[in-house]
Amino acid sequence: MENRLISVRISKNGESTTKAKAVTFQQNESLRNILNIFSDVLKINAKLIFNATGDPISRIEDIKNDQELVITEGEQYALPKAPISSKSNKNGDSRPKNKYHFYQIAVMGPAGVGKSCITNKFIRGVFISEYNNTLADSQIYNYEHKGNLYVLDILDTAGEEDFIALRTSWLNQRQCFLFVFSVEKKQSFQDLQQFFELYIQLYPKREKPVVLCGNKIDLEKREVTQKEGQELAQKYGAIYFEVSAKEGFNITDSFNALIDCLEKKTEVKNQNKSQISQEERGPLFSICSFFNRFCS
Ligand SMILES: Nc1nc2c(ncn2[C@@H]2O[C@H](COP(=O)(O)OP(=O)(O)O)[C@@H](O)[C@H]2O)c(=O)[nH]1
Ligand SMILES: [Mg+2]
Repeated sequence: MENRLISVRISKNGESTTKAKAVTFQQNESLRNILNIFSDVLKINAKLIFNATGDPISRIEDIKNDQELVITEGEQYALPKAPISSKSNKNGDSRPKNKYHFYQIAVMGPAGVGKSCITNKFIRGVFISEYNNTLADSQIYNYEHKGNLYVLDILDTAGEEDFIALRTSWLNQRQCFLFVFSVEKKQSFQDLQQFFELYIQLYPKREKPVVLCGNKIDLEKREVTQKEGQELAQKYGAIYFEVSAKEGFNITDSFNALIDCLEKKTEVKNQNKSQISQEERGPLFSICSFFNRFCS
Protein backbone atom coordinates (compact mmCIF):
# COMPACT_ATOMS: atom_id res chain seq x y z
CA MET A 1 0.00 0.00 0.00
CA GLU A 2 1.24 3.49 -0.86
CA ASN A 3 2.45 5.36 2.21
CA ARG A 4 1.01 8.86 2.03
CA LEU A 5 1.93 11.96 4.00
CA ILE A 6 -0.87 13.43 6.10
CA SER A 7 -0.88 17.11 7.10
CA VAL A 8 -3.15 18.22 9.93
CA ARG A 9 -3.60 21.23 12.20
CA ILE A 10 -3.58 20.42 15.90
CA SER A 11 -4.56 22.52 18.91
CA LYS A 12 -4.68 21.95 22.65
CA ASN A 13 -8.03 21.07 24.16
CA GLY A 14 -10.15 24.17 24.86
CA GLU A 15 -7.75 26.53 23.05
CA SER A 16 -8.77 28.70 20.11
CA THR A 17 -8.05 27.04 16.76
CA THR A 18 -6.26 30.23 15.70
CA LYS A 19 -3.36 28.85 17.75
CA ALA A 20 -3.39 25.51 15.87
CA LYS A 21 -0.05 24.15 14.69
CA ALA A 22 0.61 22.31 11.42
CA VAL A 23 2.01 18.76 11.66
CA THR A 24 2.85 16.28 8.91
CA PHE A 25 3.34 12.54 9.41
CA GLN A 26 3.34 9.32 7.43
CA GLN A 27 0.07 7.42 7.20
CA ASN A 28 1.67 4.15 8.33
CA GLU A 29 2.98 5.72 11.58
CA SER A 30 1.68 4.05 14.77
CA LEU A 31 -0.84 5.84 16.98
CA ARG A 32 1.73 5.86 19.80
CA ASN A 33 4.32 7.64 17.60
CA ILE A 34 1.81 10.19 16.41
CA LEU A 35 0.80 10.95 20.00
CA ASN A 36 4.52 11.43 20.78
CA ILE A 37 4.84 13.87 17.86
CA PHE A 38 1.73 15.77 19.04
CA SER A 39 3.15 15.83 22.60
CA ASP A 40 6.38 17.44 21.35
CA VAL A 41 4.60 20.03 19.21
CA LEU A 42 2.02 21.10 21.82
CA LYS A 43 4.27 20.56 24.89
CA ILE A 44 1.65 18.40 26.56
CA ASN A 45 1.29 14.69 27.36
CA ALA A 46 -0.98 13.91 24.40
CA LYS A 47 -3.32 10.96 25.00
CA LEU A 48 -6.54 11.48 23.06
CA ILE A 49 -7.35 12.86 19.62
CA PHE A 50 -10.69 14.44 18.71
CA ASN A 51 -11.97 15.91 15.46
CA ALA A 52 -13.26 19.50 15.40
CA THR A 53 -16.78 18.40 16.35
CA GLY A 54 -15.62 16.52 19.44
CA ASP A 55 -15.73 12.92 18.20
CA PRO A 56 -12.77 10.83 19.39
CA ILE A 57 -10.40 9.33 16.82
CA SER A 58 -8.75 6.02 17.69
CA ARG A 59 -7.39 4.87 14.31
CA ILE A 60 -4.84 6.60 12.08
CA GLU A 61 -6.93 5.62 9.04
CA ASP A 62 -9.67 7.93 10.32
CA ILE A 63 -7.39 11.01 10.23
CA LYS A 64 -7.83 12.91 6.97
CA ASN A 65 -5.43 15.23 5.21
CA ASP A 66 -5.96 18.93 6.14
CA GLN A 67 -8.10 17.96 9.15
CA GLU A 68 -8.33 20.12 12.29
CA LEU A 69 -7.66 18.03 15.41
CA VAL A 70 -8.01 18.73 19.11
CA ILE A 71 -5.56 16.95 21.43
CA THR A 72 -6.17 16.24 25.12
CA GLU A 73 -4.14 14.77 27.96
CA GLY A 74 -6.85 12.21 28.61
CA GLU A 75 -9.61 14.59 29.65
CA GLN A 76 -12.86 14.98 27.79
CA TYR A 77 -13.23 17.26 24.77
CA ALA A 78 -13.90 20.88 25.67
CA LEU A 79 -15.29 23.56 23.39
CA PRO A 80 -12.62 25.97 22.16
CA LYS A 81 -12.68 29.34 23.94
CA ALA A 82 -14.91 31.74 21.99
CA PRO A 83 -14.32 35.50 21.77
CA ILE A 84 -15.94 37.20 24.79
CA SER A 85 -18.52 39.06 22.68
CA SER A 86 -19.75 35.92 20.93
CA LYS A 87 -22.65 34.03 22.45
CA SER A 88 -22.97 31.54 19.62
CA ASN A 89 -21.52 28.65 21.61
CA LYS A 90 -24.24 28.91 24.20
CA ASN A 91 -27.12 27.92 21.99
CA GLY A 92 -26.28 27.94 18.29
CA ASP A 93 -23.25 25.61 18.38
CA SER A 94 -24.12 22.00 17.73
CA ARG A 95 -20.82 20.63 19.10
CA PRO A 96 -21.21 18.24 22.02
CA LYS A 97 -20.11 19.33 25.48
CA ASN A 98 -18.20 16.87 27.68
CA LYS A 99 -19.91 14.03 25.96
CA TYR A 100 -17.32 11.34 26.56
CA HIS A 101 -16.18 9.58 29.71
CA PHE A 102 -12.55 8.50 29.69
CA TYR A 103 -11.68 5.39 31.68
CA GLN A 104 -8.39 3.51 31.99
CA ILE A 105 -8.63 -0.24 32.47
CA ALA A 106 -5.92 -2.89 32.97
CA VAL A 107 -6.49 -6.56 32.13
CA MET A 108 -4.27 -8.54 34.53
CA GLY A 109 -3.57 -12.12 35.55
CA PRO A 110 -1.08 -14.97 35.04
CA ALA A 111 0.27 -15.88 31.58
CA GLY A 112 -1.83 -17.94 29.18
CA VAL A 113 -5.21 -17.42 30.89
CA GLY A 114 -6.70 -15.52 27.93
CA LYS A 115 -6.17 -11.82 28.76
CA SER A 116 -5.26 -10.89 25.17
CA CYS A 117 -8.09 -13.00 23.76
CA ILE A 118 -10.61 -11.33 26.11
CA THR A 119 -9.33 -7.86 25.15
CA ASN A 120 -9.44 -8.67 21.42
CA LYS A 121 -12.88 -10.22 21.66
CA PHE A 122 -14.21 -7.12 23.43
CA ILE A 123 -12.58 -4.55 21.14
CA ARG A 124 -12.60 -6.31 17.76
CA GLY A 125 -15.16 -9.06 18.26
CA VAL A 126 -12.65 -11.70 17.11
CA PHE A 127 -11.03 -14.67 18.84
CA ILE A 128 -7.37 -15.11 17.92
CA SER A 129 -6.31 -18.59 18.99
CA GLU A 130 -2.50 -18.36 18.58
CA TYR A 131 -0.69 -17.70 21.81
CA ASN A 132 1.73 -14.75 21.72
CA ASN A 133 3.50 -13.33 24.74
CA THR A 134 2.18 -9.84 25.40
CA LEU A 135 4.46 -7.08 26.68
CA ALA A 136 1.98 -4.43 27.72
CA ASP A 137 -0.29 -3.22 25.01
CA SER A 138 -2.64 -0.28 25.42
CA GLN A 139 -5.54 0.22 23.03
CA ILE A 140 -8.07 3.04 22.76
CA TYR A 141 -11.64 1.91 22.17
CA ASN A 142 -14.69 4.11 21.58
CA TYR A 143 -17.58 2.38 23.25
CA GLU A 144 -21.25 3.02 23.88
CA HIS A 145 -23.03 1.67 26.96
CA LYS A 146 -26.45 2.60 28.39
CA GLY A 147 -26.63 5.64 26.08
CA ASN A 148 -23.30 7.02 27.26
CA LEU A 149 -20.21 7.28 25.11
CA TYR A 150 -16.88 6.12 26.51
CA VAL A 151 -13.28 6.35 25.43
CA LEU A 152 -11.70 3.28 27.03
CA ASP A 153 -7.94 2.99 27.30
CA ILE A 154 -7.45 -0.75 27.82
CA LEU A 155 -4.04 -2.04 28.87
CA ASP A 156 -3.53 -5.74 28.10
CA THR A 157 -0.66 -6.69 30.42
CA ALA A 158 1.98 -9.42 30.50
CA GLY A 159 1.35 -12.16 33.02
CA GLU A 160 4.82 -13.71 33.21
CA GLU A 161 6.78 -13.64 36.47
CA ASP A 162 9.42 -11.46 34.71
CA PHE A 163 6.96 -8.59 34.83
CA ILE A 164 6.10 -8.75 38.55
CA ALA A 165 7.88 -5.43 39.11
CA LEU A 166 5.47 -3.69 36.75
CA ARG A 167 2.30 -4.86 38.50
CA THR A 168 2.42 -2.05 41.07
CA SER A 169 2.61 0.64 38.41
CA TRP A 170 -0.22 -0.94 36.41
CA LEU A 171 -2.36 -0.96 39.57
CA ASN A 172 -1.42 2.63 40.36
CA GLN A 173 -1.90 4.00 36.87
CA ARG A 174 -5.26 2.47 36.03
CA GLN A 175 -8.72 3.21 37.45
CA CYS A 176 -10.11 -0.33 37.39
CA PHE A 177 -9.13 -3.91 36.62
CA LEU A 178 -10.24 -7.09 34.94
CA PHE A 179 -8.44 -9.91 36.81
CA VAL A 180 -8.37 -13.15 34.82
CA PHE A 181 -7.67 -16.80 35.60
CA SER A 182 -8.44 -19.94 33.61
CA VAL A 183 -11.02 -22.37 35.05
CA GLU A 184 -9.14 -25.28 33.45
CA LYS A 185 -5.92 -24.52 35.35
CA LYS A 186 -5.93 -24.49 39.15
CA GLN A 187 -2.42 -23.03 39.17
CA SER A 188 -3.63 -19.87 37.42
CA PHE A 189 -6.35 -19.48 40.08
CA GLN A 190 -3.77 -19.84 42.86
CA ASP A 191 -1.34 -17.45 41.13
CA LEU A 192 -4.03 -14.82 40.77
CA GLN A 193 -4.22 -14.50 44.57
CA GLN A 194 -0.84 -12.69 44.44
CA PHE A 195 -2.45 -10.06 42.22
CA PHE A 196 -5.28 -9.60 44.73
CA GLU A 197 -2.80 -9.44 47.66
CA LEU A 198 -0.85 -6.66 45.94
CA TYR A 199 -4.08 -4.85 45.06
CA ILE A 200 -5.34 -4.92 48.65
CA GLN A 201 -1.93 -3.77 49.91
CA LEU A 202 -2.11 -0.72 47.62
CA TYR A 203 -5.85 -0.11 47.95
CA PRO A 204 -6.95 -1.43 51.36
CA LYS A 205 -10.31 0.31 50.99
CA ARG A 206 -10.79 -1.34 47.57
CA GLU A 207 -11.24 2.08 46.00
CA LYS A 208 -10.61 0.79 42.48
CA PRO A 209 -13.22 -1.63 41.08
CA VAL A 210 -12.16 -5.16 40.13
CA VAL A 211 -14.06 -7.67 38.01
CA LEU A 212 -12.79 -11.25 38.32
CA CYS A 213 -13.14 -13.42 35.19
CA GLY A 214 -12.90 -17.21 35.25
CA ASN A 215 -12.10 -17.75 31.54
CA LYS A 216 -12.25 -20.75 29.16
CA ILE A 217 -15.55 -22.13 30.46
CA ASP A 218 -16.14 -23.58 26.98
CA LEU A 219 -13.60 -26.32 27.79
CA GLU A 220 -14.82 -29.59 29.27
CA LYS A 221 -11.83 -29.93 31.57
CA ARG A 222 -12.33 -27.83 34.67
CA GLU A 223 -10.13 -27.53 37.77
CA VAL A 224 -11.77 -24.51 39.43
CA THR A 225 -15.46 -24.51 40.32
CA GLN A 226 -17.82 -21.58 39.94
CA LYS A 227 -18.20 -21.52 43.75
CA GLU A 228 -14.42 -21.16 44.24
CA GLY A 229 -14.38 -18.28 41.76
CA GLN A 230 -17.26 -16.54 43.51
CA GLU A 231 -15.63 -16.99 46.92
CA LEU A 232 -12.34 -15.47 45.76
CA ALA A 233 -14.19 -12.48 44.29
CA GLN A 234 -16.20 -12.04 47.47
CA LYS A 235 -13.07 -12.16 49.65
CA TYR A 236 -11.66 -9.11 47.82
CA GLY A 237 -14.89 -7.23 47.06
CA ALA A 238 -14.76 -8.03 43.34
CA ILE A 239 -17.59 -8.99 40.96
CA TYR A 240 -17.33 -12.50 39.47
CA PHE A 241 -18.06 -13.58 35.90
CA GLU A 242 -17.57 -16.95 34.25
CA VAL A 243 -16.47 -16.12 30.70
CA SER A 244 -15.29 -17.58 27.42
CA ALA A 245 -13.25 -15.41 25.07
CA LYS A 246 -13.60 -18.16 22.48
CA GLU A 247 -17.40 -18.08 22.49
CA GLY A 248 -17.73 -14.43 23.48
CA PHE A 249 -19.68 -15.45 26.56
CA ASN A 250 -19.99 -12.73 29.26
CA ILE A 251 -17.08 -10.70 27.82
CA THR A 252 -19.07 -7.51 27.19
CA ASP A 253 -20.94 -7.98 30.48
CA SER A 254 -17.64 -8.08 32.40
CA PHE A 255 -16.46 -4.76 30.92
CA ASN A 256 -19.95 -3.25 31.38
CA ALA A 257 -19.86 -4.22 35.08
CA LEU A 258 -16.55 -2.37 35.46
CA ILE A 259 -17.94 0.74 33.77
CA ASP A 260 -21.08 0.61 35.94
CA CYS A 261 -18.90 0.47 39.10
CA LEU A 262 -16.90 3.49 37.95
CA GLU A 263 -20.08 5.40 37.09
CA LYS A 264 -21.52 4.66 40.54
CA LYS A 265 -18.31 5.83 42.23
CA THR A 266 -18.31 9.08 40.19
CA GLU A 267 -21.97 9.67 41.10
CA VAL A 268 -21.29 9.17 44.83
CA LYS A 269 -18.23 11.44 44.63
CA ASN A 270 -20.24 14.19 42.93
CA GLN A 271 -23.06 13.86 45.48
CA ASN A 272 -20.57 14.11 48.36
CA LYS A 273 -18.91 17.11 46.72
CA SER A 274 -22.16 19.03 46.34
CA GLN A 275 -23.17 18.11 49.90
CA ILE A 276 -19.82 19.32 51.28
CA SER A 277 -19.90 22.54 49.28
CA GLN A 278 -23.43 23.28 50.58
CA GLU A 279 -22.30 22.62 54.15
CA GLU A 280 -19.19 24.78 53.63
CA ARG A 281 -21.26 27.67 52.36
CA GLY A 282 -23.62 27.38 55.32
CA PRO A 283 -27.37 27.62 55.75
CA LEU A 284 -27.62 31.01 53.98
CA PHE A 285 -26.32 29.42 50.77
CA SER A 286 -28.91 26.65 51.02
CA ILE A 287 -31.73 29.20 51.45
CA CYS A 288 -30.41 31.27 48.50
CA SER A 289 -30.08 28.24 46.25
CA PHE A 290 -33.61 27.18 47.23
CA PHE A 291 -34.94 30.61 46.19
CA ASN A 292 -32.86 30.56 43.00
CA ARG A 293 -34.33 27.24 42.05
CA PHE A 294 -37.82 28.32 43.08
CA CYS A 295 -37.63 31.60 41.13
CA SER A 296 -36.04 30.27 37.92
N1 LIG B 1 -10.75 -22.80 24.77
C1 LIG B 1 -10.42 -21.55 25.02
N2 LIG B 1 -9.15 -21.14 24.82
C2 LIG B 1 -8.84 -19.85 25.10
C3 LIG B 1 -9.80 -18.94 25.57
N3 LIG B 1 -9.19 -17.74 25.76
C4 LIG B 1 -7.91 -17.91 25.40
N4 LIG B 1 -7.69 -19.18 24.99
C5 LIG B 1 -6.41 -19.74 24.54
O1 LIG B 1 -5.47 -19.60 25.58
C6 LIG B 1 -4.19 -19.27 25.06
C7 LIG B 1 -3.66 -18.04 25.72
O2 LIG B 1 -4.47 -16.91 25.39
P1 LIG B 1 -3.91 -15.42 25.52
O3 LIG B 1 -5.07 -14.52 25.34
O4 LIG B 1 -2.75 -15.19 24.63
O5 LIG B 1 -3.43 -15.43 27.05
P2 LIG B 1 -2.72 -14.26 27.92
O6 LIG B 1 -1.30 -14.68 28.08
O7 LIG B 1 -3.44 -14.25 29.21
O8 LIG B 1 -2.86 -13.00 27.14
C8 LIG B 1 -4.34 -19.14 23.55
O9 LIG B 1 -3.86 -20.30 22.93
C9 LIG B 1 -5.83 -18.99 23.34
O10 LIG B 1 -6.23 -19.58 22.14
C10 LIG B 1 -11.15 -19.40 25.78
O11 LIG B 1 -12.07 -18.70 26.20
N5 LIG B 1 -11.38 -20.72 25.50
MG1 LIG C 1 -1.38 -11.78 26.35
